[in-house]
Amino acid sequence: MKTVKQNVHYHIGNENETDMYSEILNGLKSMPKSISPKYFYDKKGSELFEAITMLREYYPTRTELFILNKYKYEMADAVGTDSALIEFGSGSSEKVRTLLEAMSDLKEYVPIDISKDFLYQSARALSIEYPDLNVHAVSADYTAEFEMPKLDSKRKVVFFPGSTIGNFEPHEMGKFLKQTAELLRPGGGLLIGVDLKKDHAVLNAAYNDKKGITRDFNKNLLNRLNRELLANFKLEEFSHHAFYHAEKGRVEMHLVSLKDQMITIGNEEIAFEEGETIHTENSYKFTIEEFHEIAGLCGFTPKKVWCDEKRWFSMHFLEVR
Ligand code: AVI
Repeated sequence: MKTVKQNVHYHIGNENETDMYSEILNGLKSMPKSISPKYFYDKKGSELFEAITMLREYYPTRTELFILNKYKYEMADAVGTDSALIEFGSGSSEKVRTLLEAMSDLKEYVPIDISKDFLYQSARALSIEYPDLNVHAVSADYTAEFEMPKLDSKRKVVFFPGSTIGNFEPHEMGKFLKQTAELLRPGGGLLIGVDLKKDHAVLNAAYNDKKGITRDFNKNLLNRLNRELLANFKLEEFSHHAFYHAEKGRVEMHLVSLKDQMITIGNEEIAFEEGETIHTENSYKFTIEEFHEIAGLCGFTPKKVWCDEKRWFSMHFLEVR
């Protein structure tokens, strides 16, 4: 009988310990009201985000894929031949496939994601497509501490595409970059996608698409609270508001209450005034120099930057000092 070598391995990196109800309630009781953007991604929210990435106005995903495809051999060179590639928030591992085309000698790929079932399913599919690649799927919240599997490669490189770094607040970004530098050890690398500052009209359009998918994505958060936390938000009584705040260098998303109203969530009541908002997301945009400065303060040396022709999006390779 032929024995098949198993090239996919499953690991639990950490367990999800956040208490969604207390976190959301705290945010709704704060002034101004806010909810972390991590709560957008229930099943429906993930589907809506997927639809956003295909919109004409939403340039980041398309542009990043273009850069990846154009420069994948240079990126493969930067990653090197004896490195393990670790992806944070790997989802369906779609973007890494472009890189893998240029990395035929990669031996270890470590996708890390919080949605365990989807992660394991995607890892299995990838391991079948790449029989010579060892896939170590780690179910974990990569922003918290997590346990890494034992790897054979000499060096580690983290792949963090999508400009997800832009959804972190500045203090979270610093903490995350320092934590990543520690995981990578000196000489390790970070290949990261970073959205750039640009014409405000382009930014405003990207978060206010004509089809209203971003509006639905934002409002879906209220549906989630109704379903999972027994809230009674009426979706038609809130509107989507997204705009680029130039001084803060970020696109802000809010849900605006269209009238004075009381909301119940679990056994708590929350009052809204007409025009009051729940701040649901910040998406920070950077110049290349700004990003280099922050990364430099967190222990990284910038090695290489790749951009599209309009300089709307950037991919960086940085090394830990
Ligand atoms: C996931 N993240 C990088 C997206 C962004 O552009 O900040 C989330 C998003 N929000 C509205 N549209 C897309």
